[in-house]
Amino acid sequence: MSRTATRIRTILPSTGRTALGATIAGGVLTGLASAPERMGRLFRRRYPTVAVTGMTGVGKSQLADRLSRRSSGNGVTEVGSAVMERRTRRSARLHGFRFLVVPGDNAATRLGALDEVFHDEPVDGVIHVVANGHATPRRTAGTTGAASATREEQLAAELEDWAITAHRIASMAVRRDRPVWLVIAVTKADLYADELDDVVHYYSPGSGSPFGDKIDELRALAGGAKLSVDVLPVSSQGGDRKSTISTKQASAMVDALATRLAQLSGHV
Ligand SMILES: Nc1nc2c(ncn2[C@@H]2O[C@H](COP(=O)(O)OP(=O)(O)OP(=O)(O)O)[C@@H](O)[C@H]2O)c(=O)[nH]1
Ligand SMILES: [Mg+2]
Repeated sequence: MSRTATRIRTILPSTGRTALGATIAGGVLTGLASAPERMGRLFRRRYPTVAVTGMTGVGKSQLADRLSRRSSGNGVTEVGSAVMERRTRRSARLHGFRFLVVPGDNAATRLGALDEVFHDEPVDGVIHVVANGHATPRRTAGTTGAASATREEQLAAELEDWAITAHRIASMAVRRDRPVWLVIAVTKADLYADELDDVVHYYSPGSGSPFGDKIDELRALAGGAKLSVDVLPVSSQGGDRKSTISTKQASAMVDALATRLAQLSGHV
């Protein structure tokens, strides 16, 4: 046992050692067998978990890649995600995050993923991604031909998708004794940079917009003190010739989002 135990000790942070050390000192082989799972749990307690939700093509995968400082693979973004994607943002002093990206509604795995993040292993916080009707139209699995949808249709689809997710968030919040935080990430800001303020307002609580009304309903259902809501603009792209915003501006928005997540998680 000693070699495994030593290895585990060296990779575990100091406070984790005590708990695991006790298991190993118990001297049972089964203790070792369950060690990886225990370690998973220890790390989960350290890195807050964050569900990333939103309709298909809205930009969840790319945003999670940006937040975890990972470059999105070429071509991968042409099709929707079929399974839950897991991304980790590592930071000094364990101030990182584990992102769980729920696939958009073209995937049959969506319902299971929603159950996982909101019920089976409830997350610490939620980033719900919207794009002002600029979600990339995607084909339903199993069909061929190019997909198309107008901005109005995509805005309506966002609202419908949000109603489903909001319901899940509400039932998680009422079951929980500590507050849940929600960030509405208004992404693809590069596509409507000149109307950013109005768009952020549309997605804000108390705005009287169809989306704002649904947030108000959610807060009433969950209990205002149990749920914090932030609305932040962001862009995963910028800097190319046609883009209205620079690489620097896009990065600044991603950084601002990450800073807010850190505050909400008590990292800072
Ligand atoms: N202009 C612009 N395009 C973006 C941005 N973020 C994502 N996209 C594009 O939007 C499309 C969809 O992005 P994804 O990240 O794959 O969307 P998703 O939400 O993960 O979609 P599903 O996996 O189907 O649920 C891709 O073609 C991206 O390149 C952005 O900030 N600006
Ligand atoms: Mg995706």
